Amino acid sequence: MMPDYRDDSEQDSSALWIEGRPPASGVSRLKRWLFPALTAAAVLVLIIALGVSYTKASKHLMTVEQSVSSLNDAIQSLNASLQQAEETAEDVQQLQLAVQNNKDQLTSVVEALKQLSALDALSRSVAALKCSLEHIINNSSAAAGCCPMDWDLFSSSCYFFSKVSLSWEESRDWCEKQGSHLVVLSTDAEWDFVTHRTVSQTFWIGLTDGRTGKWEWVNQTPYVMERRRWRPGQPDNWSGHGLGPGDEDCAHLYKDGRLNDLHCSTSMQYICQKHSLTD
Ligand code: MBG
Ligand code: CA
Repeated sequence: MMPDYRDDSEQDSSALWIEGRPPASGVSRLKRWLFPALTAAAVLVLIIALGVSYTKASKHLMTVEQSVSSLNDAIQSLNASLQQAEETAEDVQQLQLAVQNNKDQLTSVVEALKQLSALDALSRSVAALKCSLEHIINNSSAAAGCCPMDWDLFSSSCYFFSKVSLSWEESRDWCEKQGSHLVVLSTDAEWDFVTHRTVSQTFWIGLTDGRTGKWEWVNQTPYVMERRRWRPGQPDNWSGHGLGPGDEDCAHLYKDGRLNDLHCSTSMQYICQKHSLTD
C-alpha cells in the first residue's frame, strides 16, 4: 500500500519526519523568536526611556516656563515701580516749584509788611500833625495834646488799654518800647477815667513792691497807701498761688476797679501811659 502523501503545511511533525525532514527543535524555535523579541524589548525599553526623558523634559520645560513667567511678572512690577518713581520724581519737582513760589510770595509779604509798618509810622505822624494843626486852627489849648492812634487822650496824657495779656514785667517792657510806662494813677479824675474803661476786666498798672518791699509807682513817684482803692483784705502778699517762688509783688485793677496784689508772672491785659504830644 502506497503511503498517503499530503502536501499540507499544517501536517504535524511526525508526518514531516516521515518525509525525511527533521522537525524544528525547541532551541531553533527560540532562536527564531529571540531576535524579534529582543528587538521588541529593546524598542519597548527605548520607548520607555524616551517617555521618561520626555516627561523629565516636559517637567523641566514647565519649570522654565514658570520661571520665565515669574521673570515677566518681576519685569512688569519693576516697570510699574519705575513709572511710579518717575511720577514721584515729577511730584517732588512740582513741590519744589510750589515751595519756591511760596518762598517768593513770603518774601513779597515780608516786603509788604515792612512797607505797611513804615506806612503805619507815617500815618501816626500824620495823625499827630493833624492834631497839632487842629489845635492851632481852633486856637484851642495846647495842653490837651494829641495821642497816637489807638491811644486815648485824658488830661495831658495818652493811655493805651491792651487787648493782649502779658506778665507784669513784659507789660512794663512793652510800654517802655512805646516811649511810655505802666499807668501811674495820681488824681481821683484819673482813677475815674481809667476804671470806667477797665470795668469787668483786669489790667496791670505801674505799682509794685518787688524792688524795695514797699509799694511804689514805676516812675519812682512815691506811693501813698489809700485803703479805699484796694479790695477788702488786700494787699495780702499771698504765697499760696502755686506759681513758683515769691509772693505777690505786682498790683492790678480788679474787675470792680479796685486793687489787688498778684504774682507778677500772671498774664493780664495792661495799661500804658505817656505824655500827650504837645504837652
Ligand atoms: C484772691 C486774690 C489773690 C490772693 C487770694 C487770697 C480771691 O482773690 O486774687 O491775690 O489775695 O485772693 O485768698
Ligand atoms: Ca492778693
